[in-house]
Amino acid sequence: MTRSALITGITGQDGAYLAKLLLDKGYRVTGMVRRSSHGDVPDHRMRWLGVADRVALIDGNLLDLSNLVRVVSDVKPDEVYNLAAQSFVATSWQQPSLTAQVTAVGALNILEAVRIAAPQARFYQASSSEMYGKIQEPVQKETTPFYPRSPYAVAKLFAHWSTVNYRESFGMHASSGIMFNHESPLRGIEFVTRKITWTAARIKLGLAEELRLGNIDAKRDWGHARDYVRAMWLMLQQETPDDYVVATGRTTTVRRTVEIAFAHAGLDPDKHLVIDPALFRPAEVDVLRGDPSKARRRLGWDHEVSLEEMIAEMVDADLARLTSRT
Ligand code: GDR
Repeated sequence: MTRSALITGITGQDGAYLAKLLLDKGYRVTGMVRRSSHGDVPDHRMRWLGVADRVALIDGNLLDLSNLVRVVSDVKPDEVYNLAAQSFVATSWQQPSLTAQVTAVGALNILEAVRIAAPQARFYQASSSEMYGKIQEPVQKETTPFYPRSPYAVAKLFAHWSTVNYRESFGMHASSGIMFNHESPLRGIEFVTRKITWTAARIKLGLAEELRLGNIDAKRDWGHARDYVRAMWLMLQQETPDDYVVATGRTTTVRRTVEIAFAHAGLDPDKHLVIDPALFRPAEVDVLRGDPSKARRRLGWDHEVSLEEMIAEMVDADLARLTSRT
């Protein structure tokens, strides 16, 4: 029997990669999209991966519980992946209430809809390393206490504990992936890695002069989104639901990532990098480094793409995009 998967956040980076993974495994994939009166569904990421024509889209909104119950009843999913969120940390200080509604209450709503309309379905919640925030252990694992540092992280923490609570309260097969930063050529341009590779490509082609960044001393554990969606799927194939850290175990400064990207493009960062105090955040997460031992042990998961390989792929993709435009 063909398995059916419902993905919220299908238009984002992870939605596109996950849709491809599931389609390649023979799933019927339905993506939930927010209706908008001003334009088509932004399906460019799915098109880039060549899967847009194979994904069924259904209108839905995480803020409307009765709508979600209807969506889940119609789709009859075996697996539900909740990837939708207001996911840009910096914006969460500008729009804290919206972030809480979509990222926190939205996750509760979809959990509730699954409990009502498809209680046997397996559920995945996209939790975040941002929940560790002001880190309580130098290397973060599943048992490390959380200390969120942004409205986004506070909202993700609510969604995370709601997932745990629905598992414990109702016996739902609900799992949560505590995903550290993961990037790709499909990363939104507002996130730092893609901003770096996009700007490096523009500078290389003479279309820009400067790369303006905020805190380049911040350290992150960066992996490739294609590797990380594989971990999501593996979690839902386990007999018992659980929570897993998904990370590479290596941490790198933003500054070093700039050097890697610029070296790949044949550029000298010192000639272009400008520090802009306006890009610093009200509260920063200085350093994150995950310990993926549990995912390795239980899921047989490991990352395959290194930071250097990923940044090279991103710079090359941005150069190709910009070149084909002109
Ligand atoms: P993050 O990703 O906040 O870790 O959350 P982001 O790439 O936005 O920032 C990483 C670090 O880089 C510093 N930084 C800048 N960031 C951006 N975006 N733009 C800049 O100009 C800049 N200069 C320095 C930031 O201060 C930060 O320390 C991402 C998101 O995808 C979340 O949704 C997800 O949950 C986590 O990763 C895991």
